Amino acid sequence: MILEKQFINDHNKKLAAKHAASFSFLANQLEQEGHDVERIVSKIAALQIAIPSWALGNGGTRFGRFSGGGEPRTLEEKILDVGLLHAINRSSGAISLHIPWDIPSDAAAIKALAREHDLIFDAVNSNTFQDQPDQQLSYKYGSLSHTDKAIRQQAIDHNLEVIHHGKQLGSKALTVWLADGTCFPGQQNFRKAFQRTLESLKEIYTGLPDDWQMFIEYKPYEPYFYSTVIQDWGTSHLLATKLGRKAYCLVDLGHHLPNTNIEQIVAMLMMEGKLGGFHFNDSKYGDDDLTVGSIKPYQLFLIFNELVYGMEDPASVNPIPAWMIDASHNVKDPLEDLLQSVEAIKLAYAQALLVNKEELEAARENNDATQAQEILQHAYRTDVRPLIAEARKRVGAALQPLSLFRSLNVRKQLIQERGHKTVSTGL
Ligand code: RM4
Ligand code: MN
Ligand code: MN
Repeated sequence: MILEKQFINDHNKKLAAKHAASFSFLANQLEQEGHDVERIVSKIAALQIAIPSWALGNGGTRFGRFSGGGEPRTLEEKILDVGLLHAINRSSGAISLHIPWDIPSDAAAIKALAREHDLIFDAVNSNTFQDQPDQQLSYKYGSLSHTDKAIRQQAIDHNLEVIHHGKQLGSKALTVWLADGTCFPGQQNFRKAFQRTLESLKEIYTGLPDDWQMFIEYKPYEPYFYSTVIQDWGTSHLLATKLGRKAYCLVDLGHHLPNTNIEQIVAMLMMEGKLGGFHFNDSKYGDDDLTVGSIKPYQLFLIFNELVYGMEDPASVNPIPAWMIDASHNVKDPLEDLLQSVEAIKLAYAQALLVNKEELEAARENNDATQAQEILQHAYRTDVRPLIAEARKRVGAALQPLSLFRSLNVRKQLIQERGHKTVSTGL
């Protein structure tokens, strides 16, 4: 479905007066507090968040999957869906592919289609956590860390092939999420599994173009339940440091045990210049992959507070991380969920931009915990929705993405075009 520019214009016209009033009220208030509103609005407008090709259909659990219909059946249709999101919010200008779930049969044509929709290709993701039908050797007992050299080689070759696909599409990064781990104490030698993984990653790294980055994701458990080879940020950081300057850690918000202080992890990784990628989602218990900001919006703000600090600090040695939503939609319309997630990310970003860094540092130097909390929560409790809407308006996006999406009856149209057939997202 292609979005006519006129729909956005009509939608924005209807909301124009109300928006203008609330934006000027907020802008006034912020200027009085000493903020440069123009600078903040343009920063918000510039933030682009990649959409993964596997998040466009309904996800499921190991118990079942319920499709809402109209899901994309091909990579082309997935690009159309991301194109539609991007046309609505002008903030989702990149797509991240999972190989082999989404192998482009004609890379040049896929690249051209993406360009037509103003999309670029974000990191490409390898997959050695499942056996594919035509695969010779099994990953049941691991891939890059496997005890059998031939299986490690198969996983290395797969990653090199993923880089090859990415090159054709103009991607600049490879994300490695390794499921490798064990279910029972004693099942594997921790040290040897780590060393084998490092050796395998070194071979992949050798095949990584010079202007590419490698993102190493970590996760404490699942699909295995006793140990994971790359279990935490420390392990990911060890690997990234041993590999070299092109290797970075990737933080996925769902990949932490409950109550982990993720903002502190972000601070440490950025301090070391090793935070390369970021996967957004939200969770209550584990890798729940829920809508960003739906469960712990304050935590998201605190994380953004560190991200902004890391990005704006002139002494920072960290590159701007690659942002991606990594969520799964069991009960919501996937496209609506993604619009909500992008919105939540921008809200947290805007709130973090409002934190008065000098005052916060002064409170910290004075060990004034009360004042430090006041400063953070003053920013967090500011209703920044008019700022986000203004940022969108300036780049030709909809003032209210979700209500425009609903008013156009997009899902109904997609069901008419594509039918109700359940399509596998890979997940
Ligand atoms: C993993 C991890 C990866 C994602 C897969 C589908 O838990 O988050 O980033 O590619 O799920
Ligand atoms: Mn992830
Ligand atoms: Mn995950």
